[in-house]
Amino acid sequence: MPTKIATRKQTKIRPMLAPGHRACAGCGQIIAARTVAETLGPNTIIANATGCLEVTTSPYPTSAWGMPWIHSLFENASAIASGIYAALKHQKKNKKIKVVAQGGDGGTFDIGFGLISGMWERGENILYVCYDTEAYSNTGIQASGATPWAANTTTTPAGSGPTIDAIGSHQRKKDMISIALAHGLPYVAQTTAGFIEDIKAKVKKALTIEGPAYIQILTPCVPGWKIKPNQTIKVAKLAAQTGLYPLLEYVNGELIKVGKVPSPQPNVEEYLSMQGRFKHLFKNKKGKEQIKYIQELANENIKKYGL
Ligand SMILES: Cc1ncc(C[n+]2csc(CCOP(=O)(O)OP(=O)(O)O)c2C)c(N)n1
Repeated sequence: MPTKIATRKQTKIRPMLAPGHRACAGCGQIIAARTVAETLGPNTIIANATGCLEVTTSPYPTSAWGMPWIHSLFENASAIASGIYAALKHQKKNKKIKVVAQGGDGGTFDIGFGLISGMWERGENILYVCYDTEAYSNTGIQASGATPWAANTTTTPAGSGPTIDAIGSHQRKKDMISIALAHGLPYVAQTTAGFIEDIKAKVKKALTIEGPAYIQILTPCVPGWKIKPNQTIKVAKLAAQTGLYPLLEYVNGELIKVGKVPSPQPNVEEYLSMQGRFKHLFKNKKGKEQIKYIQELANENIKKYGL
């Protein structure tokens, strides 16, 4: 006899972000977004910028979202969130319903940044979550302001030529955490998809704080980082454990919590070698120099944040 599968109504389970989506197997963004959504719960309205998260969860006429969710343009999720917040305030519902804006790193670091800055300037009680895949993933892995040094993307192609461009991206990742702090935000945090409990704790904490909050989550992208689907969690953990993408928490501008690097400290080579986007660095002497430089960047963070 085939097992009878209970319907969602029968089990009374109402996922905030249901499994019926079209994200890649092992997608770091969907793992993080589901964690965020389940932590926020149903009394939340999300404005979501265009990008992988929106495209994979809402192919017309279906939606994987079990909570109020609105798709905005690429650049204006934060302005829409401000509008929703203003309407809730007018209806005196803003204490009961949380407003959240979210998007990828392209929509956050670059294209949506002006409107995010405006939202933060207005000091509204809105949580912004950035899912950082370190590239414009949805459109085929172009470099964004979040792309790290030496990563191979379609707009920073790595090769074996003599120019500096041959190493992949030759821009350092934009420091959005400092930019958020410079806006005077009462809550700013950074984490990775490798630390589910940390994501939950940071979302919960952000909900207790009055005023704008920013949480940035490193979310490995399987096709973009050229990793295997079962490596997502490991690579996301290593990002923090090497010091390259530390777990950070600021309240009222003060760094109150960091994720300590384990001892012995994993070196960046282990992290980089798992990812096809850095494979050119393992081919020659020039690449080795880049790995050394990336190790210096990690060490810089360890010193700066006392990891
Ligand atoms: C103003 C504007 N520019 C470009 C696009 C095309 N576009 C749609 S999604 C996307 C990439 C999104 O990248 P990101 O914000 O990093 O999110 P991800 O897909 O990586 O999650 C681009 C370039 C657009 N829709 N609107």
